[in-house]
Amino acid sequence: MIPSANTLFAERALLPGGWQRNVALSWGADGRLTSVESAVAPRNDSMLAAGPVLPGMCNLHSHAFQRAMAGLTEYLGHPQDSFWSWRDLMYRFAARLTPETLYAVARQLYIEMLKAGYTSVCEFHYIHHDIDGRPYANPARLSEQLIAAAHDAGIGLTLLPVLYQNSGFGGLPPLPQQARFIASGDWMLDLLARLAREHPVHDGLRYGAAPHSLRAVTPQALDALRAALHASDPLAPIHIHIAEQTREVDDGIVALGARPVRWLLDHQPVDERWCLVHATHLTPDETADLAASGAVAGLCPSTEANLGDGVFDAARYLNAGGRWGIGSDSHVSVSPLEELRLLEYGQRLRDQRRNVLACAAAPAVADRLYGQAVAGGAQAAARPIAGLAPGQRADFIVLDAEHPDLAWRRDDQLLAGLIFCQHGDNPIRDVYAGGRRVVAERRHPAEGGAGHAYRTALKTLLA
Ligand code: NGQ
Ligand code: ZN
Repeated sequence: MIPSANTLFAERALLPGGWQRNVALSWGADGRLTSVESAVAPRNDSMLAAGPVLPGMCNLHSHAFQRAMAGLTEYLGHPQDSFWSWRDLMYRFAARLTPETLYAVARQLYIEMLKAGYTSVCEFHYIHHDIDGRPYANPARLSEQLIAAAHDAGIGLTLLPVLYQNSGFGGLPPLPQQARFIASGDWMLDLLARLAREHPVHDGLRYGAAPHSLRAVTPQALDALRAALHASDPLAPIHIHIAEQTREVDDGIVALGARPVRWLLDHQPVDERWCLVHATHLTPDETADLAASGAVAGLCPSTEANLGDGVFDAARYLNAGGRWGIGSDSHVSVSPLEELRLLEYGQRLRDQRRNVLACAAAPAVADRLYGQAVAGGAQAAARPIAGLAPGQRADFIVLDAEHPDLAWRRDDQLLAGLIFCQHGDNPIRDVYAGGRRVVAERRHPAEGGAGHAYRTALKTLLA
């Protein structure tokens, strides 16, 4: 019998309730799982997974263009080199981007993400206009490059066009270097309406909005955007950068009379639709109240380390039941495994302890981290990608059972091998997104052409 394309049999699979044996996954032509059964007998009409199966991860925070400058700011260019001096370099890079180079960079990045185990991405997209700061004739010109790149790579996308208006708290006028980002609330809403019309939503594509930060939008602009967004799409996600740097916290206290996260919790209806990106510098009270809000903390450990942001108090936040997910943000690293490792290692280094993010009920730290990051990422993306269950998208990865870090491990040791070890080949062998195998035996079918186009783009971007 010819194996049916829509059923996969796995000896081991990680379901929402934990590891299960002899699992059959079936999905429909729409790419959604229709049944997930465990302890079934292998069937000769289904494909056989080459190793353990895990749900794909959502990358909840990405600025795709920054992939092309990863590793190019690692020198002392300023005696007090910091996030802010890095941002100057990033702005100079952003000024060179064209629609063609953005597409090439994003497609390369999304293929890298899939191979690393991310099956969805949330794009926090803020370069809207042409190089001279004037709007393109088609306001969706750059957004459409990201939609096309995600489609061509085969990754799920939640596109979050960014509202950016000010260079600092109190409505400070934008800097000339920010001209490509600046938009009115109406322009943003028109963009969203146009995108919904020209590129209708489906399980693999959805829209939300991202007020860039409390530095870049006033309270009034934030109110207006939120109200209009939820009037047309009540469940649309809202992502915002917040409290990433201590300077932002200090400036927020002066301008708003409160720390940024405290202000947001007190002045906006922060709930499950919100994703607070970074939220690094919180008081214990803010941490508890953010956890109680149901919002997702968007943690980006590799970027936060690279930019010298600080350490999020994940131990306190997880103990309070806070929801969270991971993002690769500036893309110095594109690996969910490395983000989770760094998240735990930051806590270990700070506390001089081990297995900080485990608890008595969930002693296997890697398993706890992976499961919570899948759930938080799905919530932040507002798409059906919450794991291997009927009704969810068939987004999953197949591990290499023979990999030296995975061989002969018990179920509860597999994720630890995956997350805390790093040896040899990529342990992720096959990747499925929306039921389509987009990576087969560690290769993506478009990677050759995409890599060539990426290097061509780099040549002009780095010239
Ligand atoms: C961004 N990135 O929008 O790309 C920001 C830098 C800013 C991070 N915060 C710009 N990691 O925050 O003003
Ligand atoms: Zn960001």
